[in-house]
Amino acid sequence: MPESRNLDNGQRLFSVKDLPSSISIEKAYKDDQGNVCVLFQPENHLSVFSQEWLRFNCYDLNNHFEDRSEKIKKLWQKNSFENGLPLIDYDSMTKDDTKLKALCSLRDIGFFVLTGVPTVKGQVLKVTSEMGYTRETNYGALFEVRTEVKPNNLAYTNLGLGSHTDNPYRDPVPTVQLLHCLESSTKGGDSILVDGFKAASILREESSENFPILTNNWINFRFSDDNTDLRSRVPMIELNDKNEIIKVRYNNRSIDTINLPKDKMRAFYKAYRHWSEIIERDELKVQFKLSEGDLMLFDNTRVMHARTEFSQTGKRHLQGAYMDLDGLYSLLNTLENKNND
Ligand code: NM2
Ligand code: OGA
Ligand code: ZN
Repeated sequence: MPESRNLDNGQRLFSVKDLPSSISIEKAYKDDQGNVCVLFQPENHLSVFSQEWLRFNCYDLNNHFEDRSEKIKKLWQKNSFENGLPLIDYDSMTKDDTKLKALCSLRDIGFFVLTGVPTVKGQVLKVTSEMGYTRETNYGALFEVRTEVKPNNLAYTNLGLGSHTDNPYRDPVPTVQLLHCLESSTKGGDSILVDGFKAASILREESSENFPILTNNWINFRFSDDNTDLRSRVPMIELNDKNEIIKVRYNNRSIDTINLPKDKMRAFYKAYRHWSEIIERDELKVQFKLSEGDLMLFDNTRVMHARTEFSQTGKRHLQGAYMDLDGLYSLLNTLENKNND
């Protein structure tokens, strides 16, 4: 151990090429504490493994860490929230167990809503800093979602927005979005959330032909204005090495020209239309109105969001920001580790 890993941080000090290519075990035995000791030759190196570690890492079990896959998520639809949305009182977010509850909700169902967040401008950045780091983009560290004159994005109008994930034209995509409601006195302007993993799993169930068309054919998304030209080439439904869903992207406003070979075009549009028709099903849509002081935070690689059109009378003002899942899951893991110590 001491020569293999740094004692201060546990990081490995050697590379695989430093190991002899032909390696053998001279002997293996149990020590006084029940650890399994293995003496390797030709280096005469003694490795000590706990039985617990050996069991967990048994090749046949093929245990691997995975926090993005559909497999560890609780998929949902409209009627899953008959007993209410995952609401969390912002004041109690100073407590570790509330933070952990919120982050587990993000990991398992893909979102939570904080209530009682002070309706102070810039508060959304305070919330990000309490959990990690903001992901700054061309829209700023913070963006104002309200009606604008000459908007560079349809989000900045009073039009309804269909279900979408944000910024699919950016690679890597911001993986978390926050929307904080400062003012809400318009008619309409309801929020809608759809579980994109659920929608993708329905597509897979309904058509073994259409589903792989959207995972295998990568397409372009694009956003441009006077100062920006963002482009990506990505699949709408992304799978991991076990063919499990790990990411979805969907945004009719910013899908670019679909340039696929001619013989694939018809089938692609058929699959895209089917996916879009599933996303629009009422039974998938969770609809609610954000009140002043509510802040919703969601996994932008899984949960699609939409809003209904709103009246020109009254005011609707949200402030938004992006973050990333890696930092939030790291916080979740450290809080869970603390509980397990
Ligand atoms: N805004 C609100 O991804 C998108 O283009 C949706 C994003 C402009 C930051 C809107
Ligand atoms: C956005 C967006 C929804 C809303 O800003 O990305 O989709 O409720 N806004 O205004
Ligand atoms: Zn959006």
